[in-house]
Amino acid sequence: MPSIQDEIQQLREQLHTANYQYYVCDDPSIPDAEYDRLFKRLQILENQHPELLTADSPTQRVGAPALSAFSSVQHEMPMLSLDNAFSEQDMQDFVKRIQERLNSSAEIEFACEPKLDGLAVSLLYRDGILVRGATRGDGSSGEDITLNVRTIGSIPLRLQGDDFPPVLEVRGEVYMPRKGFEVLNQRARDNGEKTFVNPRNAAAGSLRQLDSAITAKRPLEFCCYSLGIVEGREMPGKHSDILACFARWGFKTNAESAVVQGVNACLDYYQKLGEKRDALAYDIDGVVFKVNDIQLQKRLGFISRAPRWAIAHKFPAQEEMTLLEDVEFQVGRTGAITPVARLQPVFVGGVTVSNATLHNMDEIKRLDLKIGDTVIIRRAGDVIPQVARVVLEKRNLLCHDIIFPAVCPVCGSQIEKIEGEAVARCTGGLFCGAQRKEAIKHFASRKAMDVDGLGDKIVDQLVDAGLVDTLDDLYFLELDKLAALERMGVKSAQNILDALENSKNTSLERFIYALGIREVGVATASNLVNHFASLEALMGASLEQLLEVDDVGPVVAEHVAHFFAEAHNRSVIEALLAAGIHWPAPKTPAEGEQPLAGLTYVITGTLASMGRDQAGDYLKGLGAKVAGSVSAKTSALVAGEKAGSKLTKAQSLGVPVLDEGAFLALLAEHGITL
Ligand code: D41
Repeated sequence: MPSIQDEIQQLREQLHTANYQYYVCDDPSIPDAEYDRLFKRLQILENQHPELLTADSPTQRVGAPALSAFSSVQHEMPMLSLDNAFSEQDMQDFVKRIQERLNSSAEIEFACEPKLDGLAVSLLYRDGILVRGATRGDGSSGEDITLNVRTIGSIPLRLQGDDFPPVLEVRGEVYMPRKGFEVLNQRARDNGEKTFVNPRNAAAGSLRQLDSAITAKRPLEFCCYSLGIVEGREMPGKHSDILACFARWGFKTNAESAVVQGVNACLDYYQKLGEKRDALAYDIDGVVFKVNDIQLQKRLGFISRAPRWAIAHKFPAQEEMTLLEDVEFQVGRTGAITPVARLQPVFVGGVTVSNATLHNMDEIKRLDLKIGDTVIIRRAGDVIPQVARVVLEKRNLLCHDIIFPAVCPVCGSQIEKIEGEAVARCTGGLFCGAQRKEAIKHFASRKAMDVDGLGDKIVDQLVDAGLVDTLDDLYFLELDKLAALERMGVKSAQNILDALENSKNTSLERFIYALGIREVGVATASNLVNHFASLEALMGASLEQLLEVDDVGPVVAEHVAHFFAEAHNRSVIEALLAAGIHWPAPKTPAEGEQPLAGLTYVITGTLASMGRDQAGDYLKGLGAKVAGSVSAKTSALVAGEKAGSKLTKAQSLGVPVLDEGAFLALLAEHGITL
C-alpha cells in the first residue's frame, strides 16, 4: 500500500504527462475519462490533506478564488519591443544595418518564426516550478497573472528533465487558436452575449480576468520565443538551440520556425509562410527574424527598447475600416437568402474587398448595422471577408435601417423562415432562376430521374443558352438546338433525348425526390409515398398529416408544405405530368406478390431502355435483392452493352446471364411492360 504522499506524487506525474501529451504535443496519451478519474482522485486526496497541496499540482489549473486587482510585476530584464518591416526594402535595410554594424559582409544566420497575434507573457520558474506569470505591460513592468497562466494547458507547471537552470524566465505569446475562438463566439451568440472581435481580443480578455476560473474555460495556448533572466546554468549560444531546450523542458515551440542564411532566404520564408497563413490554426500578423547567434545579438544591442538584431516583417493587415454603402440580398443555389454588404473597396489582408457576407438577418441585428455605417472589415484564415463590427462613433443621421425583402428578389415567390433556423429561404424551388441550375441538376441525377448523360456542364449550357427555364422544358428539347451546343454533336444529343424519354417511366418515390424539396432525401421520399400512396394525396396534405409520416418532423413537414403551397411549383409539376412523366399506379403490397423473393441479381453494362438504378428498382419491387458484385450466390447477371469483368466472372462461375431482351421478358412475365 503506497503512502498518501506517494500516491499524490504518482497521480501528479501521470496528470503532468497526460497534460503535456495533450496540450503541447497535440497527441493525447490517455482517454479523457481516465484523465478525469485521476484528476478527481487527486482532488479528493488534496482535500483530505491540504498540507500536501502545492501550487504546481495539476488541480491548480481550474482556477483560484477571484482577485480584486492584479499586483504589479517589475521585469528584471526589460521585455523589448520589435521594430517592423513592411516591405522587401525594409528587410534589405535591416540586414544591411546589421552587416555594417558588425563590419562584415558575411551572410547572417537568422532564426525565423511566425509572429503570433496574442499577448507577450513572461513565465518565471524556480527549481523547475512555475512561480510567476506576468504580462509584458509597458516592457518594464506588467501585471501579475500567475493564477491565470496556471490554467493554460500548454504552460508547464513544472519543467521536465533535470538540466534546466535553477532560475529561468521563459517568454512567449499567449494566443487563442481560431477554432477555439469560433466555438467561444458561437457559444456567446447562442447565449445572446457579446462576441469577441478577433482571437487576439479574446485572448487578451481571457487572460486579464480577475477570476482565473473564467480563464480556465477559455481555449488559450502558450508558445515560447525567448529567454529572460537565467541563473545557475549556461544556456546555448544560439537562439534556435535555446528553443530546442525549451521544447525538451516541456514547452510548446512553434512548428513553423526555421533557421536560414541571409536576407534572400528570409524573404523566401516570409513568402512561403504568407501562402500558408490562411491554413494555420492560429492568426499571425507577420514573421519575426532574429539573428541566431547570441554573441552577435549582444554585440548589436538595442536602441530605444527594440533590439537591433530582430525585426517583425508584417503581413498585410487583416482588419481595415471602410463604408457600408448598401446591403443587397442574394438568393443562393438552395434558395437561402443572404444579405451581402456592398462596401467602399478597401485593401485587407492582401486583397481588395468590396463585398462581405452578412450571413443572415440575426447577424445584422447582432452587429447593429445600418446602411451608411463605418465598419471594420476582417479577412482572417477563412478567406471570406467579414464585417467584424460597426464604428458607432462614426454613425450619423444619414445612416438608415436595413430592410429584409418580403418576397424573393429573383422570382417573387414567398420567403419562408422556419422557427429556430437563422436562414430565410425562397420557396420558389423549381421556378426560381437562382435555384434553376441546381434544381435541374438534382432532377436529372442518378437517384432522381436518372437522365443518363445530362451532367452538370450540359445543364449549365442549357440554362445559359435559354433552352431550359423550368424542369418541364427538358422534355421539349429539340435535337437540332441541343446538337448545336458546344462540344455536343448529333449523336450525344440524340442519346440525351433518348435518356429523357426513358426517364419519363419512373416511380413516384423518384419523382418526389427529384423535385428537390429541402431535406427530402431518398428515404424521406419513400416514407412519403408509403404514407400517402399518391401525388395528389401528398400535395393536399396538411402539416398535421405530414407530421404523421415516419421520420418527418416539424422542419421537414414545413418544407414539404411550403413547397406544394407555392403556385409556381404546382404549375411546374403539372407541366411535367403533361410532358408524359408517369409511374405505376400504387399497389397495395400483398403477401406472395414478391415472385423474385430470395433471388439476388447483379446489373452491369449499359441498358438501352433504362438506367441501372431503375432496373434495380424493378427487381427490388418484385422482391429480389440487387448486389454490387458477382459471386457463386448470384442468381443471375443482367448484362447490358459493354459489360466487362462482371460478365467474365459470371461466365466463369456458371451464373446465368440475361441480356436486355431476356431481362425485359422477365419483367413482362411479372406484369411490368415499359
Ligand atoms: O510571435 C510573436 N508575437 C513574437 C513576439 C515572437 N515570435 N518573437 C518575439 N521576439 C521578441 C524579442 C526579439 C524582443 C525577444 C516577440 C517579441 N519580442 C514581442 N512581442 C511583443 C513585443 C515584443
